[in-house]
Amino acid sequence: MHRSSGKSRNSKTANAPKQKITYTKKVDPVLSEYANATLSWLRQAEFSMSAPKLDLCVEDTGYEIAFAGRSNAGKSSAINALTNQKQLARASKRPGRTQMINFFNLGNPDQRLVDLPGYGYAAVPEAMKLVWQKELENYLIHRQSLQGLVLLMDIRHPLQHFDIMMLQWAHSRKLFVHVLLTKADKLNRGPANKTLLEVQQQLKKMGLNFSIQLFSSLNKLGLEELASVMGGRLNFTLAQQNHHANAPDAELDLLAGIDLDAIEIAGEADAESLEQSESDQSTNSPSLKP
Ligand SMILES: Nc1nc2c(ncn2[C@@H]2O[C@H](COP(=O)(O)OP(=O)(O)O)[C@@H](O)[C@H]2O)c(=O)[nH]1
Ligand SMILES: [Mg+2]
Repeated sequence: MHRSSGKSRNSKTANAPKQKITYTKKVDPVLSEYANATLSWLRQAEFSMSAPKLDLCVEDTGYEIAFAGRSNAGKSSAINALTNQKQLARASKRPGRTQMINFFNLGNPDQRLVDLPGYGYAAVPEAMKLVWQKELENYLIHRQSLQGLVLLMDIRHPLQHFDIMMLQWAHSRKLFVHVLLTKADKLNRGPANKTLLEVQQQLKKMGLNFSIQLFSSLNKLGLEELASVMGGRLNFTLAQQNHHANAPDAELDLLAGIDLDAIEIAGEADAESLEQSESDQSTNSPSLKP
């Protein structure tokens, strides 16, 4: 009969050194190298220009990825974190620019990030909103260099009306979408992962096969994952990294791109965002249709 009592272990097993169990997350070294190279490349982002309408945008060549989402979803903060630059957000936060299409060059004019006007922006008259929506729609439909969208949604208010319209529309134009559930630091890990799964399932149900991740500009959660997606879609290659000028040191200063004063403290009620989510439900839906 097999006996499994501890005392019956032979001396060889008993004297064997205890195996150390570690729980560190395995990182794929190739992916990580690519993500870090992309992050280093993205640091050279420069504000290029703001356009109120499609005709006034920069030349429609090369590749660009647009950041879309409701106002206050965390677009500017994400771009700052991604490019490790505080100043970029300032560029698109200047009065008047919030509702413009803001372009950032990544070392050359043919690889760009775009900060789109936030939808649901509260402090403007309805008629103005309709004009902006029309311009946003024009850009999304006609812009040839647009590879796809990074769609940001506050993890506490995902998949609101306009988000769903953007997702369906992008699907019908065959653009990729990478979804960020932002401000993930506002939830504990369990509820954050639960929301991630739920949103993933809802996207599947809608027939939308888009990638999705948790993100926090505050603690840089998900930064490498986002960088890898961006690099791939913007056609960034490791060969390109040696050609960019602005790489003083390989190490990233983790806090450099973050305006800590501007970040909401985790746990604090996000009144503006809640207010907006409620007003979004009640205001007229935009005319963007797939
Ligand atoms: N706690 C927390 N707050 C954030 C985060 N990202 C943005 N915020 C805050 O959310 C608000 C809106 O952010 P912003 O980037 O301007 O959003 P935008 O309107 O989509 O460009 C600001 O008060 C930010 O400080 C985050 O990851 N965590
Ligand atoms: Mg912004």
